[in-house]
Amino acid sequence: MIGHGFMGAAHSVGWRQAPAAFPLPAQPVMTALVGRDRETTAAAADRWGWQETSTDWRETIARDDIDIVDIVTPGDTHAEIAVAALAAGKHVLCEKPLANTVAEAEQMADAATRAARSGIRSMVGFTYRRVPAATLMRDMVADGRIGAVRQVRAGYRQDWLADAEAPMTWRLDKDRAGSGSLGDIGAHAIDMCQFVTGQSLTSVSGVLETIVKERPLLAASVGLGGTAGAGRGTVTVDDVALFNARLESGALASFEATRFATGRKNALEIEISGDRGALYWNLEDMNALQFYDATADAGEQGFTRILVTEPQHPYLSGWWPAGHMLGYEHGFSHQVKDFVEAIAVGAQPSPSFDEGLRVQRVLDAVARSSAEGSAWTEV
Ligand code: SOE
Repeated sequence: MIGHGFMGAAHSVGWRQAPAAFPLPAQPVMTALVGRDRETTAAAADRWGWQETSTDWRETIARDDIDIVDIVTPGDTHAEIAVAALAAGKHVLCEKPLANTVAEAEQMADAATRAARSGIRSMVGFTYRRVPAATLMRDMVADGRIGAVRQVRAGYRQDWLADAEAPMTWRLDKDRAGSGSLGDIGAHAIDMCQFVTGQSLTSVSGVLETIVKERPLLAASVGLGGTAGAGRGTVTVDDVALFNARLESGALASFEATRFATGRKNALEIEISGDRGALYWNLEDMNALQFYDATADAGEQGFTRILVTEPQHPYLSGWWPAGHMLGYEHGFSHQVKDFVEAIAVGAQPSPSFDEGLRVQRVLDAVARSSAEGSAWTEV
């Protein structure tokens, strides 16, 4: 695994727990953790259970005893590492968004297509797809339970940056992160919409805004990557992104990705309205899926809250007896399970780098639309 920030911790839980929860066809060995600083990398490796550490990712991906490379670094390094790892014959799991630009994402998708010819697999870490309630939502749409999709309402609202004095982080630096609320959290909402509906977004009209333009630097780097330095740093990305989109079927979708939703901590939400019913899911109540059956007797209609904790629900076979909750970290185990199984049977795991590229094209189209006064823009 290359990188050891927040996502390094989360992915480590996945690599460690998946083999205990699911009968995997191959056993992952947490061989090496790579980071720039020897001491902090060693401390993280000890805490999370990696056998060795390195400060040189090129040396690590050249090793014969490495089969999988997991990339959890900021977006500005994804393309270089992923392309090199695929060329070295390693299967690659890469954090979202796939890259910082469409050009980089195209390069990565091309490298993945070439590598797939020799059985090398790659996948993007849109982990929320693997929250059981979100997977069930996709299954129910595919089974026709809400009929034809007419409209989607999706968003990702947070407030950890609502305070204008919250410190500067790499997530607010365009060179490192590519974009702000749009790419960091909006990308999840876009992927979720495309995953659940099975449809791509074809055109968008949006607006990006940077509300807080400067933030304090910190004495030391902390938390979600607080940037070390003195004085104040310039925010070079959006902190609010609002856009409308058209789906392949012609249905419309609206999206919001914001750091200023005071009181909303991690509200990744999606509501899909169809001609036979509707489905609603919110990460802040992640074990519940709400289903409205418009074909039911009018006198008994209403949203039903399905607690997605039954053994027959997606991924639940690996965990607890019926009715026992799952949390944020379980999605990372489900991601490892699906990735390792796909590698073992020689199948293309999803989301592929092509799917990651599709999200990247949407991000790019929203930015272009915003620059053109919210003009409708082809993806
Ligand atoms: C920070 O905004 C962040 O941790 C994102 O980087 C993640 O992708 C999202 O899942 C939660 O918020």
